[in-house]
Amino acid sequence: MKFLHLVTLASAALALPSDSLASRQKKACTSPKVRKNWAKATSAEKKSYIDAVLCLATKPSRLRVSTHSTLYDDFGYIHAQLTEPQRIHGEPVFLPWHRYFVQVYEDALHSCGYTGAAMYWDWSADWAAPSKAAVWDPVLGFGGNGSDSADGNGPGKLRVADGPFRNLRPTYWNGAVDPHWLSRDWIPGFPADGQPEMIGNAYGPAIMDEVNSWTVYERFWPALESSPHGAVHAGIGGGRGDMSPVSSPNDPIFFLHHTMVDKVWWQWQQRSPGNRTFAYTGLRNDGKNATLNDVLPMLGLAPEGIVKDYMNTKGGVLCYTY
Ligand SMILES: *[C@@H]1O[C@H](CO)[C@@H](O)[C@H](O)[C@H]1NC(C)=O
Ligand SMILES: *[C@@H]1O[C@H](CO)[C@@H](O)[C@H](O)[C@H]1NC(C)=O
Ligand SMILES: *[C@@H]1O[C@H](CO)[C@@H](O)[C@H](O)[C@H]1NC(C)=O
Ligand SMILES: [Cu+2]
Repeated sequence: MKFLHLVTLASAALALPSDSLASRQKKACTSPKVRKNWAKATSAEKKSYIDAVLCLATKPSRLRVSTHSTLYDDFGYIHAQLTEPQRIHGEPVFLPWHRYFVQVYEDALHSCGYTGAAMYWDWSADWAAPSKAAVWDPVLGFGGNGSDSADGNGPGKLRVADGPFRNLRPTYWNGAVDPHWLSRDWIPGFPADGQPEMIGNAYGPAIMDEVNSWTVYERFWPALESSPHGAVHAGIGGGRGDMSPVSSPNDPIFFLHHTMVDKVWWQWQQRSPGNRTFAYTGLRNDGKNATLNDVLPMLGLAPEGIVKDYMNTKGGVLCYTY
């Protein structure tokens, strides 16, 4: 890893004219891919995306940690490895690391024939009735809740009963080898108390207004990470679903969720691009201040990144918009 990092730095130093990083970045990204809302994508786009996800589970693992594992499993595996001990949550790197991770996934989908950009689930629009969202469609979506009667998993994991991913069999659970059928355990609502299912209140307008009201990065990222982000994970995963443990990328909805998290950050950056595109402040878990030169580990799934290359979605090494 250290080696890869040095190579990245060395090649960047060779390739970049030392004067203007900004103008070079602008030139490099002339036609950004536009990331779409799943609910507004065409049937053909959805089908192509779903087929590519299924294809990931037929490709060999790049990490080869377990003989069962596939390229699809690599995502849940490295997310778990980087969470225990914690290197990617609860500190400023949360947003750029997951931005890079979504891009690595999009690139992997391209290796499986998909030509579009990453897509997102706008949970902030569906908060009042999340279970009715288009993303859960049994044909052109990710299938729905887990079911007690969809057996095969045993207790503790509620197998998804319908949709194109009902036969998806992630290799890891919470970091350990534990092959199982894809699982979800949507948290019920409490209609008498006006509480939507899947903790929808925690990604409704009041919370989103609060998140968006922060003007400095070190207040914005923790607000976004905790309530909307964490609640969507817990609301889908409950106690018996793949979205709850640290292997959460096992559920393909993870990437639509994190693309939405990324979009909320992108919109925040766009509101004042002059001082927000490269706004990156706050304390790291090791007690030091975060810097734009901090590293984004990818454990061999992709090269190590550097935060500053992932702040601008139309520069550095990225080229997309919403
Ligand atoms: C999801 O399914 C589980 C198991 O049947 C059930 O307990 C839970 O209430 C369901 N969630 C929703 C939101 O329907
Ligand atoms: C960022 O720029 C905006 C618009 O120019 C300005 O209103 C705001 O005070 C600036 N914020 C910071 C933290 O510098
Ligand atoms: C972090 O930066 C702040 C200023 O933004 C400074 O006051 C503080 O001393 C720094 N902390 C460390 C551990 O370097
Ligand atoms: Cu994560």
